[in-house]
Amino acid sequence: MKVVTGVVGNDIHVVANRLIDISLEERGFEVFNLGVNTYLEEFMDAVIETDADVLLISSLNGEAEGWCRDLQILKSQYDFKNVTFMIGGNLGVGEMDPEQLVPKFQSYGFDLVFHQVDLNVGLDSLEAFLEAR
Ligand code: B12
Repeated sequence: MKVVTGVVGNDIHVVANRLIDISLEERGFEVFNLGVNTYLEEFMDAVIETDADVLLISSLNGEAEGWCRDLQILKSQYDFKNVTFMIGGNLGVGEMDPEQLVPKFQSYGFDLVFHQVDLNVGLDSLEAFLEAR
């Protein structure tokens, strides 16, 4: 399966991005890593160009809420019904309640949302989600 990944918006935290790339490859995914400083439109273009099954966005600096709020609009422009949308990292600024953050990102159009959750826990959930789908 193909995964497009990267770090959204003006975020330059690269270490998790490298770990995500390596971990996905270890699990047998074909990875297209757009790296840091990637805008939502660039992610969507890459999903179309690679015919990806999963878009996995990472965000660490707390600004994902702003960078991702147009996801529904972009999703409505193409047929993405077979694509799984996933986001994780530090999804808010400072101490945020996951019970508020997770529904917000789900309302943006993400299927899987992980706020301050270990990477491998998130990737296990992704694999379970894909298997059930
Ligand atoms: C190193 C670092 C930097 C470096 C980055 C260097 C680089 N090129 O990568 C520098 C100094 C440049 C930097 C800058 C900034 N940083 Co900084 N940085 C850190 C620091 C110390 C470590 C990050 C790191 O690499 N960790 C190692 C990796 C492996 O761990 P991780 O990033 O947490 O990722 C794990 C999980 O989050 C998770 N994960 C990540 N993505 C995903 C995705 C999915 C789907 C899943 C399931 C899991 C997952 O898996 C990873 C592995 O377990 C953290 C604090 C900390 N101790 O975590 C702050 C931190 C991330 N930075 C922070 C901030 C605020 C900034 C700045 C805005 C500071 C400033 N005022 O300028 C800028 C941002 C600039 C920008 N445009 O993005 C905050 C974010 C706060 C928030 N979200 O509320 C933190 C948490 C520090 C803090 N406590 O305030 N930073």
